[in-house]
Amino acid sequence: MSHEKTSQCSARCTRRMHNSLELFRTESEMPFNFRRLTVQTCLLALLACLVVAPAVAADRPNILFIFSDDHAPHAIGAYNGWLKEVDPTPNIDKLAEQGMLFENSFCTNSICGPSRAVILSGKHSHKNGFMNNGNSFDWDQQTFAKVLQKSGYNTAIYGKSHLKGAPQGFDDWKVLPGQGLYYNPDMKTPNGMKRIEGHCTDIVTDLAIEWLKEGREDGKPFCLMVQHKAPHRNWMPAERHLHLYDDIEIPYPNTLFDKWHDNAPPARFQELEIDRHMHLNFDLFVDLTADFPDIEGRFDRSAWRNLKRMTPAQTKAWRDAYGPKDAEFHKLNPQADDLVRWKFQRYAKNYLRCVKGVDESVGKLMATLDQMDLDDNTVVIYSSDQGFYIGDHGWYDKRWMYEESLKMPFICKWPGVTKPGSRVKELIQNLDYGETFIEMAGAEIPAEMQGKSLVPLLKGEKPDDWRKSIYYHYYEYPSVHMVPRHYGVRTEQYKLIYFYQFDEWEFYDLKADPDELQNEYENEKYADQIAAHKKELTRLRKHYDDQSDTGVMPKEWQDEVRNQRAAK
Ligand code: SGN
Ligand code: CA
Repeated sequence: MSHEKTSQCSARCTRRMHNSLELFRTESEMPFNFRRLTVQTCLLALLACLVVAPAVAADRPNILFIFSDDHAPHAIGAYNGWLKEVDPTPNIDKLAEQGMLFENSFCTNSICGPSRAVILSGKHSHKNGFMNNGNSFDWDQQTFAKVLQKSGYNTAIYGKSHLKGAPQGFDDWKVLPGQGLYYNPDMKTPNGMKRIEGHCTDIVTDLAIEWLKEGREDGKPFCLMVQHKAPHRNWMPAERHLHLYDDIEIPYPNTLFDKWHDNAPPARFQELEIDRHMHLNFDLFVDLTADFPDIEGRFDRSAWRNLKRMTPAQTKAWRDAYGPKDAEFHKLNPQADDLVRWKFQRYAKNYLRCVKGVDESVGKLMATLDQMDLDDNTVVIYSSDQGFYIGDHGWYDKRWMYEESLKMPFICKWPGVTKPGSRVKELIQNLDYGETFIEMAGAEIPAEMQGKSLVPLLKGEKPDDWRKSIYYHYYEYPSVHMVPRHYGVRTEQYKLIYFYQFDEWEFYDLKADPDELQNEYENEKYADQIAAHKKELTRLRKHYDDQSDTGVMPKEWQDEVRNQRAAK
């Protein structure tokens, strides 16, 4: 008997027992013999349940966690951001229509590896030890995957892990080494490295579907993590999406030409501007060989290396798509703000083309669950490791505690539990995912985990004691994109950020200034709020026991960094 069927049977059996007992309002109203009979029936039923133990396990929902890389909520139609009119994600929007969307979903540390480590461990970066991408995850620590596996779940992970080492807690895995490649990537498997032909998003989707159909163990609930590389830099779309959006102009963000006059100095000393730091060839694949004959050697990194791994057919499709566009670019020769707008269009289109691949993957996975009759007992989650700047503030990349990169999508369809089309405003974090999955599985949440299970919210409850603030801490500095270390607190309406190495503060009123263009730290009007948020920040740092080094750096160090950055 398949585990779905046994679970239905055990549910029916329990229901019948309930019904017979409900005939009598109290036990004392039952005739004596019937009471004995009922006790016997109960014991027999209990015994039967023990004999078909997997049936009890199968009552627990399957979990399909679809997770992408750098997919900002404002690039999802259902989140109603400024890219909605492009209609970037019909399948993810459908998932939101069928399930619950969390409007205030945040990461704890806006960067890839750390976000994944937080999800697996249920602990902040300073506790799980993976504070920046340079770290290696200690797979020996407790994770939600291990808890699920131990409690009888069949577990698998495919795609980007970015945690180094061999995954633990998974019955099967195939992961990209490091960032992985878009075209014809290598994949690390329990049996060594394997090169797989095709586009990474499709490969990861197919591996997941293959496991659903043939790989998993019958009789066990499953937890399947499908972790896409897309839409991570260098935004390389699948062949079939190379011409998508050719005929439209992507709308521009309000803050494309932000000059960060109001931010504390760190925001002005970064390296993630479309204008100055996004490279025409490396990031946007513009053919510059006429200008730089030695270009192959000079840009022997990610996208360039990947272009060299393409099959002749892939190369042809690529050249056919970008060749004419590049010729037009050289003819137009845009300058200054026009060049920023041109780069933005090429970037946003490629980013959204990659998003399209992820959205199609969601559609395909949902259809597979449906075909396999698994849809009624499978929780489907869509999320991404952090948000992203799609030209917002003139930037790409993430890392900051500003809204666009602090926010993560979190959409969950739990059949029979989440109300279709519902939206939740409570503040949640990736810190809560592991605890949520464990509660869904009916297992015990390890005491060391620091998040809160979202199950009550998913059930539509509004717990009075739900958190009113979230804690954030970013560490990777100095490093690519040069976003300084900072920690902070965000509440429903306000955000306080401390760039501790530079001893600089920022405070935003998100209601009056949703784009965070007005740092109110010096504004007397907000003195009480700032003091209250400082107090809350101290409380959170104590609560989560963040004892990492947050010292102010010596003045000479600060000046040196400032001067270096100003010179760039
Ligand atoms: C790479 C990217 C960066 C990106 C980091 C971290 N450069 O270094 O743009 O910020 O990864 O991204 S690339 O040239 O290799 O694309 S993360 O998602 O892995 O944290
Ligand atoms: Ca990422």
